Formats: sequence, structure tokens, C-alpha cells
Amino acid sequence: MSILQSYGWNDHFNNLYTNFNNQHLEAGRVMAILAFKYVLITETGKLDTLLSGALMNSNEPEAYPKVGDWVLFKRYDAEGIIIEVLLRMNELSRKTPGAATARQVLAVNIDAAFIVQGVDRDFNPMRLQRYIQQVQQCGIQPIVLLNKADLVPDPQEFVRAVEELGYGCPVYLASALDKTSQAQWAATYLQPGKTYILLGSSGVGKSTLLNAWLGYQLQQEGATSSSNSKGKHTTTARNLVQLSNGSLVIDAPGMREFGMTLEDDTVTVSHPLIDELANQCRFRDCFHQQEPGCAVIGAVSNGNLPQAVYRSYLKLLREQYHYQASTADKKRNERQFGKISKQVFAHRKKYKY
Ligand SMILES: Nc1nc2c(ncn2[C@@H]2O[C@H](COP(=O)(O)OP(=O)(O)OP(=O)(O)O)[C@@H](O)[C@H]2O)c(=O)[nH]1
Ligand SMILES: [Mg+2]
Ligand SMILES: [Zn+2]
Repeated sequence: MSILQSYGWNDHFNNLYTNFNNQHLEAGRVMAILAFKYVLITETGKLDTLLSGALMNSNEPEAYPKVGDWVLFKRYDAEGIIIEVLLRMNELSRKTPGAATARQVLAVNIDAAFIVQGVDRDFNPMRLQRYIQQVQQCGIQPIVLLNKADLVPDPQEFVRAVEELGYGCPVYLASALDKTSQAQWAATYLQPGKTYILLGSSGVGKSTLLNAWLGYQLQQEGATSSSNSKGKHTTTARNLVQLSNGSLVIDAPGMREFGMTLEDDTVTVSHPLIDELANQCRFRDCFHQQEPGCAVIGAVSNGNLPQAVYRSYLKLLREQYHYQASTADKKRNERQFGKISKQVFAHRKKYKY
């Protein structure tokens, strides 16, 4: 197998490449971005590259290569110039923190995202669901990784709490400090040639997990990690590395916010249990608030749908309305949102929560 294949090169990219390859360009994958320097893995190993003028002058910030991108470059001595970014399989994005509507692409071409939470004070089911929703919406498989299992007497309790949310995605317990068992776990569950990303708040143990999976301390290259005033190492840049079994992992800096974005102007909160019930609602566009013939409300009242699942659905729905209100037709949406808020409020009063 070629180096590029071992880094995830597949038919999708090969087809794009063959259609494009008229200028003797080589292909490579972005492993790290250090200021203006793009570190690529290429068929001959690592290579430092810069952007072509045309790419650099692009007004569209999302057109810039991101970690995980496959690019075409021209080689000049020991360096290269990136000419083209190949069409992405997917983009992991979030709402730009602070901004109302902007979308920020964190990394691209990802098979599965580890949503890491500690089973300590970090554990937060609402935040977890926001991550799951957003990751799914980006077309990426979410995997929940509950770390710091060594800190609590009954870590299984947290696994059950996640399972009760009803998303049906895999949930694993971990203690990153147990290096040997973590390394074995990664070798068993992470697949060669697949790209994973570690997501979660700062301090949940993402880098410690990755180091355990690697079996050695990742070299602190450039802006990969920096010490803060308390002497703690916090990750400051995204970086793609290959494990010894051939799987690929991106470590990312911890995030304060992981806001959801919307692909178009439709509000979508997707939950497997609610989506299934929704087929039986009288109205196709039912928001499961107070509509007559709503199968979701029916299931909540007869106990077939856990209250907690419905409650977080309402909360996520409200967040989406809030986001949508600032993206498109603001006035109309605010009117709708006002209506929904009233209905949610009425529902809460009725069911006392
Ligand atoms: N007890 C315990 N401590 C852990 C575990 N995993 C990580 N830690 C500790 O938690 C602290 C933060 O770990 P990091 O790996 O730096 O966290 P991070 O998620 O990479 O943080 P950022 O890079 O800031 O996003 C370190 O002091 C680790 O030693 C664990 O499983 N159990
Ligand atoms: Mg880190
Ligand atoms: Zn309904």
C-alpha cells in the first residue's frame, strides 16, 4: 500500500485527481497548519508547503485548506506550493463562537468523531447532545468516550445515562491514565486508514488519550501544545497523526462552545426515537409541541418516550430557532420562535418541569 493510501487516500480522491492531473501535480494530505505553513504527508514523506497566490487571495475563508484536506501541490526543491484543494467528503463545522451566523470549519474528511467528556464535573448530557447533533449533521459518525473513569466509584452509571438519551451511538468508558489498556483499546476499535477526531472541552483528556493510543508522548511540534500559567499543557492547534495500527487521529484544542449550524433554513433536531414517532404524527411538519394528533406528545404522556428525551428535544429545538432567527428572515422567525416559546412554556406548566 502506498503512503497516501495508508493516510486515507481512496477512490473518491483518486477520481478527482485523475480528472485534474494535467499539470504534473502531486497529492498530499494536510496534517498540521502552522501560521502560513501547511505540513503535508506526501508519497515521499512530510513536506512543508505554502498556498498559491490564487488560494491565498480567495475571499472565502472555508476555501483555505484545513487539517484533513487532500490537496494538489507543485514541488519546488524541499518545499511545495498548494494549487488546489480536492472536494471534501465532509466538513466538521461549528457556529463561530460569539458570531451570530458564521460557520467555522474545524477539520475535514473525517470518518468518526470522539465526543469526549469526563465523568467528573465535566459530564453534561445537554452539551453531549449538542455535539452529537452537530457531528451527525456534518455527516460524521459520533462516538461517545467517557474519560476519567478512575475518578468515580460507578462509572457505568454515566454510560447508562448516555444510553438513556436514546441516540444509539457507541459509548465507551476510558481512563487515559491506564496507558496499556487504552493502547489495546485503540488497536482494537480504531480502523486502519480511517480518520478520527477528538472533540470536547479543555481538560477532558483528549491529548492524554491520544498519547496513550500512540504509546508515546506526541512531540510538541510548533503550536501543538503550550503550557499555561498553571504549567498545564493545553492543545492550541489541530494535528493529524497516524497510530501504529494505521488509523488516523486529529487532536483538537478544547472548545468552550460547540454551537450547531444549519445547512439550510429548516429547523432540524434529529433524534432516532422522536424521528420514528414523527411518522405517526397527524401533520407532516409537526414540531411535537401542541399539535393535535402528535404521536410524540402521546408517547410522552403514556410513558413510551422518556420525559428527559423530550425535554432535551425541546431545548435543542429552541437553540436552533435562536440560531435560525439570526441567519435568515429574522422577523418571521422571531414571531415563530415567540409562538414556540409560549407553547413550550405551556407544556412545561402542564407537565410540571
Ligand atoms: N484522573 C484522570 N486524569 C486524567 C485522565 N485523562 C486525562 N487526565 C488529566 O487531565 C488533565 C488534562 O488532560 P489533557 O489530555 O491535557 O486534556 P485535553 O482534553 O487535551 O485539554 P485541551 O488540550 O486543553 O483541550 C491532565 O492533567 C491529565 O493528566 C484520566 O483518565 N483520569
Ligand atoms: Mg489537548
Ligand atoms: Zn408530533
